[in-house]
Amino acid sequence: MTEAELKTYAVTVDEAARTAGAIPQITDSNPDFSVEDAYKVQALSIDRRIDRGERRIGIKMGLTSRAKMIQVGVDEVIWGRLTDAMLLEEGAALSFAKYVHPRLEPEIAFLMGDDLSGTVTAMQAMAAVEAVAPAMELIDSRYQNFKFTLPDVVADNSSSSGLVIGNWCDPGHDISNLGMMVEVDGRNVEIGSSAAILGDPVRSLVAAARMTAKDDGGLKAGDIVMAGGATAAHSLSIGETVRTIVEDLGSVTITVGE
Ligand code: OOG
Ligand code: MG
Repeated sequence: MTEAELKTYAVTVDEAARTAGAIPQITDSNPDFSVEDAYKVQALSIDRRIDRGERRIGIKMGLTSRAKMIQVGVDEVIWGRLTDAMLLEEGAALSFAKYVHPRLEPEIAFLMGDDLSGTVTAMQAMAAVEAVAPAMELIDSRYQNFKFTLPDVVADNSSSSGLVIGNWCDPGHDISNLGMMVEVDGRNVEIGSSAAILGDPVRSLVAAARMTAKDDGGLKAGDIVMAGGATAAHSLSIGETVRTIVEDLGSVTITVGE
């Protein structure tokens, strides 16, 4: 695939995200579109956001739990890039109109105190963490009907659209098996455990250090790393209040405005 073709796809996914317009899957018209091409398109599309003044704040891991893999029918761990424009204020209202078909999912976020890159052990990974927090990711596939293959979703920045972070906690907390619950208007809709995230969320951080090493220079001190959804994602409707509670760490809330 030529650089010009990759750039064209980068414009397509970037414009779809910017204008909340659904697009057909890239692999529909280009069955040879590979995962490697897709990560290049993702990087080029994020370059466009950086050119518009957005700032890189970290990375998100995706499809790190069985529940998530089953929900979207793709079973490979993926990653995407986070920018400051994606930060949503805890307790505030997000604007539904800015998205195609937004969903929220319960996650755990890491704040990096040190750089971390390449092949690392779980102990090395945790030693580089400054804090952990209960979090939610707002995902919004730009593809029609939230349907995609692995290369499609990777090109679309792994569906990432927003993140809400709760209070940062001491990283000494054992986060390997914490109860995680999603409530919508006070009613429980999803229940799970942080252990659903690759057996232990720290494994998602280890994977993040390895997967981002080649193309993104690894994780940097100050980066936020989203570990991936512990349960299936919840499709949003206007007016809802969505709260994720993570045992020991606390909770994080957002409402859905127009
Ligand atoms: C892909 C992104 C998955 C997660 O936490 O597993 C993801 C999608 O579901 O659209 O962010
Ligand atoms: Mg996610």
